[in-house]
Amino acid sequence: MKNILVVGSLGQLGSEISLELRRVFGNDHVVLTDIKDDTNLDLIASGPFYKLDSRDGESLDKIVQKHQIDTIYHLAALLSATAERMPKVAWDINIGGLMTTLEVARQRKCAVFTPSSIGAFGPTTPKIYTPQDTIQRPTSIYGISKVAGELLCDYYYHKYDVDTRGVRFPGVISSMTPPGGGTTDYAVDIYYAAVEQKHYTCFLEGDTYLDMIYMPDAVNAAISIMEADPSRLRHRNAFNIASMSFCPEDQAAYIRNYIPEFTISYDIDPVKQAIADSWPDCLEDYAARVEWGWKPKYDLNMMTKDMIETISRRKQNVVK
Ligand code: AKB
Repeated sequence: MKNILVVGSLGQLGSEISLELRRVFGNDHVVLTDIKDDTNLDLIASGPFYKLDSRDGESLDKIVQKHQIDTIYHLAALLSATAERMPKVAWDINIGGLMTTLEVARQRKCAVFTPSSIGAFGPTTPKIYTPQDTIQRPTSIYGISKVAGELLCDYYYHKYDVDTRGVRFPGVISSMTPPGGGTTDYAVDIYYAAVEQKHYTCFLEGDTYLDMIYMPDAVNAAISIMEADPSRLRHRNAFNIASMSFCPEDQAAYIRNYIPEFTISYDIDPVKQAIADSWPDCLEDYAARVEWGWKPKYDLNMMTKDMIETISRRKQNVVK
């Protein structure tokens, strides 16, 4: 049986990956850590949990030894818009934290999953069907940290034989834990606003296309790549994965299929718009499909139906 550690387990991605890992591998075999301990209390209570700053290598090493950890999901990071407000802190957390995990993994012989992002691309990258191997000159500090992270993971694999793997996540849409400080957060917020106010004021322009993914597919991607046959992985760190590409106008139109009175207006955030404009419209994900069988299940319509139903159900339970 595997012993898994999740660093950054209470964030948007972390909370749902941790839940699924505990379901598959057993609560006692999945150790969670996070810098905070005041959210997702049911998840915390369901198995071993430690409050931990991802840059604290000494404490991380003790936890890894105590629980005989063999696989680490390193999910602690600042997202793009927050990172842009505090570049030094972002670098420290996104790269300092990753380096800490990689060092412990090297010494204790653990495999490591690290999420990269569509943010690892920049304005000179081909925008449509962005290839797996292409120009990566991002202009946001978040993107720069993601490229550095991809390279760092490659380095630890080649130099120290650490089994590092990762995917480039699109904007992740989910309803369990809200995202925070991302450029793609609008695509989550819009569903809450649609159910609660029937109106959403969007911070990106209506025709801004970006890659997005629904959380069940994102969780499946992270766990599948870690379970994949290593002999088939040629790219290892930072596989492009694609699921759906849409703009705010498209999403609003799909929401109207379920909430006909829904309206959208725009109040552009120039920082987030500049970041979004520098990212690809849609990625090409052939390598992930061939090397480890990546295949998403959700499209925009299925996701919209599920998000609206889930948020509406939750709202009714609160009102009761
Ligand atoms: C962000 O918007 O910063 C993230 C991402 C696409 O990596 N959701």
